[in-house]
Amino acid sequence: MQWERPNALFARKALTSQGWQRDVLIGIGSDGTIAGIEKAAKAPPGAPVFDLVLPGMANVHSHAFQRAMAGLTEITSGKGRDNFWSWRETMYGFTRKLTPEHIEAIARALYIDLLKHGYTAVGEFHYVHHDGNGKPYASITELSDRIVAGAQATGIHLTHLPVMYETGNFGGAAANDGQKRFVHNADSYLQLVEALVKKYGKADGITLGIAPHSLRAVTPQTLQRILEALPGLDLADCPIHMHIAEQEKEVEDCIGWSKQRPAEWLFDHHQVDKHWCLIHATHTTSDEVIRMAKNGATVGLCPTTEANLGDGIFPAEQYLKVQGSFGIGSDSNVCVSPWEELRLMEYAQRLITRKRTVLCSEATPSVGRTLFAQAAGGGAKALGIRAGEIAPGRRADMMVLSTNHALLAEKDGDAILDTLLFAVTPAITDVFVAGKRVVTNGRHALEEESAQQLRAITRLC
Ligand code: NGQ
Ligand code: ZN
Repeated sequence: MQWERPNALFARKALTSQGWQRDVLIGIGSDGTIAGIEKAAKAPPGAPVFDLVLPGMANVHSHAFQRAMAGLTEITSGKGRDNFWSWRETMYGFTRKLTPEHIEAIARALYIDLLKHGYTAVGEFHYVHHDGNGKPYASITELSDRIVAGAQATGIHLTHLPVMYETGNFGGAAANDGQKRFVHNADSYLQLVEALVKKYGKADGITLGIAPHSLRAVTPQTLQRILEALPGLDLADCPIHMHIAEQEKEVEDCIGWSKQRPAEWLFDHHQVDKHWCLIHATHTTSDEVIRMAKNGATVGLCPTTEANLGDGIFPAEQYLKVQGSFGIGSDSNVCVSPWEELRLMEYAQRLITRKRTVLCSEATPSVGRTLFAQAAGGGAKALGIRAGEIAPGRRADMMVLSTNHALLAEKDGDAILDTLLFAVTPAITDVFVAGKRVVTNGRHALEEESAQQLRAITRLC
């Protein structure tokens, strides 16, 4: 796909690393980064002119294939209490049916939707590796290649996170039948990662990381071995993502196994630092929250999926008070809008604390500004990309919004973000990824074709 790539764009209002600015000319270098920012500028001839420009949002956690089952698990099984674990069984059943072609088509359609809602990068926590019978494909990278192809067709930046999955629960329990498409041993996993580094290590638009699925699904020995292997694979600085404490049962099982809670166990056994992104740190104690914030890890929060699956609520108020860094993820992809994730993040806090304006501070009193800026910055860090802010040297990942809505037209500064987050449906008109204009006037070039394919897949579900 050939994308238009202007040398500069002009914004009447933009949120830059220096705060809100008016009449800004944002220069874009040939390397896809922001070359310079000129305030109180004039729009040069030929440069696109926009009313409102914001940094692109990072989506730190996606399982793309689950997009195709969105809306199909909201019905009771009638067998008692439906919960996360019963949903997971349904999801496994669904996973069995998917071919490589399906996986690529679903990813492509999803990534177009993500772009159209303002996400410019996605962390794909990719764990379906083998065929429906658990048999490895002829090429170890078959399904990773499908995800990469899906992302590259759309222009979204992909942080590809191949998942290590080997056990069914803590203590080395065997993986069950539903999990056999996911399973690698340490050797085969490292082969996969090595092959991916060879293929995509230097590719444009791709960052490689790793993802030990969870402490439930990876043994301590394997985790140790994989982490030790990273420098030799040229991945010493790569993002490391892991599901950490999503369900209470998971925490109880971990205590049964190790006498420690999952986050506690991880901190005591590994040097968890800024490379780490802890997905669903839902059930964490005050101590764990402080340790996460102190060691510079990012927490990957997926508020709509966590609500959808009945997980619980992350102690976000406490975590933000100790300057913890977070990103947001669409996870099961029931929701593709960063705005909805951030809104729910604040509303969950209001509902449990019975207060208002919880996730903000004296320094940044606006909830919209606090959540948007922190999720963009923390998310970019977790995806291993220099993005998340409109600043020279950062990637030119940006979203353009319409200010036509009566509630937006006259607003300035953080009130814009508060209105977008709480009061109107944000209308994203254009999206730039590394300077390439991948959404133009609300449209992605492949959207109709991709939607047709996704539609055909839903007929099989
Ligand atoms: C996943 N999803 O990997 O897709 C998981 C379910 C598991 C979420 N955790 C599987 N939301 O955690 O075992
Ligand atoms: Zn997940």
